[in-house]
Amino acid sequence: MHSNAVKVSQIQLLLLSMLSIALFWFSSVAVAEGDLTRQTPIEVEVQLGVGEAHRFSPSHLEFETGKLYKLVLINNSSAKHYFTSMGLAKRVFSRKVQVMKEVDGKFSRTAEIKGDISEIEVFPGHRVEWWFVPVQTGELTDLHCHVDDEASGMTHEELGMTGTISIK
Ligand SMILES: [Cu+2]
Repeated sequence: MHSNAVKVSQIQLLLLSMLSIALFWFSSVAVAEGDLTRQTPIEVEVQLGVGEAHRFSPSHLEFETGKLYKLVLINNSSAKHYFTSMGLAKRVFSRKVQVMKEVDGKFSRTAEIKGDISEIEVFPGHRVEWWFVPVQTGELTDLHCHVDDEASGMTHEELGMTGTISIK
C-alpha cells in the first residue's frame, strides 16, 4: 500500500511536470508577431527606364521575409514600362498598391488598390508604390518588362530590361 502510494505521487509529479513543460511550450509558440503589414516600411526605389535605355535600376533587388516593404516604381523615362516577376508576386503578401501623383514636387495618393498583384505597369513620368511582405524565400531571375519597343521591334526584355531578386 505504502509503495503504491509513492508510485502514484511520482506519476502525478511526472504528469504535472510534463504538463507544465507543454504549457510553457504552447505559451512560447503563442507569442505571435502580430500584423506584419503594419510595420514601418523599408523603402526600396527602382527606376523603370534609365534615360532612353530600357533598364531597371538597380537591376538586383534584395528582400527579407516577414518585413514590410514599400517598393517605389519610378518611371522618369519617355516609355511605359512593366515591373513583372511572377516569382516575386507569388512569394509576397500584398498590403496595397498606391498610385501616386506629383504636385509641386510633392507626392500624394490618387488610389489604393488592395488584393493580389501580378504585375504593375507605370506610365512615363509617374510612380507607383507596391507595399508587400515577402513570405517565401527564393533566388529569382524572372524580373522583366514585356513592353514592345517599336523602333527595334524587340521587347524591352530582349533589349536588356531584366533583373534578379533575392528573398532571404
Ligand atoms: Cu520597359
